[in-house]
Amino acid sequence: MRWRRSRSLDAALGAWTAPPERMRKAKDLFAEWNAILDTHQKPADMPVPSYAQVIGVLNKAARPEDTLIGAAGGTPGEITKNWRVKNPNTFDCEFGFSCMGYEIAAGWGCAMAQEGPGAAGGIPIVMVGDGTYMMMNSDIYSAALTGHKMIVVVCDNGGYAVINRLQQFKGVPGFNNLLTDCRIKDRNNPLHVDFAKHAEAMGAKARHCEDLMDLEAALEWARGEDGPVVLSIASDAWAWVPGDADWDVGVPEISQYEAVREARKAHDAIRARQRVGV
Ligand SMILES: Cc1ncc(C[n+]2csc(CCOP(=O)(O)OP(=O)(O)O)c2C)c(N)n1
Ligand SMILES: [Mg+2]
Repeated sequence: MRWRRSRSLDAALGAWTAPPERMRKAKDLFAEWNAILDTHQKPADMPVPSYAQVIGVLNKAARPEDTLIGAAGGTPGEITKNWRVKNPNTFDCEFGFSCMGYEIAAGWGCAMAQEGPGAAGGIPIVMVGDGTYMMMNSDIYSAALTGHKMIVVVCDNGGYAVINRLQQFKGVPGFNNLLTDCRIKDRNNPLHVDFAKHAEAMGAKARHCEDLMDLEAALEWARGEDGPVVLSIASDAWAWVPGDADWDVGVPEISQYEAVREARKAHDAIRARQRVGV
């Protein structure tokens, strides 16, 4: 076990335990939440899988010593909800800044850290969106150069899906986030990047996965390979697991659009419920 308990906290707590009814309630709520996750993660008859389903497959394939890494796009929210942690210190979600570009560099760093004394020796599994991959992917090459192993899973949902969701939630029709909403040559058939080929060109082993079963098989294959492995899969830009916090992003007070004015009212209601310092 790599985690360190706080000895002073242990000493201060002594033999104290939470009241049994509170423990029971927590366990019941946890079981309820896990049942919700099961319904979202189980394969469904949809053209492309959701983040929840992809994460479900990754979670099943992960060994207790492997580390799941994510940071930006739909990933942080979805992994925070969907990832069932198997061991302390095996979940690295950079949700503070949610900085696009953290993911692959972090995977490389995590692989290095796993070589250190006392490290659990697991594999970094990096989840990254198509938009984020486009912003920062060069440490795939670095990992290939230095011979560090990680598995990068690229979820291609055709653009900035989570910002599209935010934009629409704030009363604005989809614009410039999903490729199909952009001013491009052919909105009906936008140019998609072949992420597997791109990663291969930087020295990674790579495979595009057609579906969840293919992803499952690819993960098994990836485990046996050396250096960075990149797996790409098309994913849904609209399916999210419920249970988010409110998103405190400002909305104009004055707008010609009714939907924006309504979003402003909702925003004010969110602000009114905020508690300073909590
Ligand atoms: C460095 C940086 N720039 C901009 C943002 C704002 N931002 C958050 S998510 C996102 C889009 C991410 O797209 P993608 O990686 O494809 O994930 P998806 O939203 O499709 O899940 C943007 C632009 C950010 N978080 N970090
Ligand atoms: Mg995307």
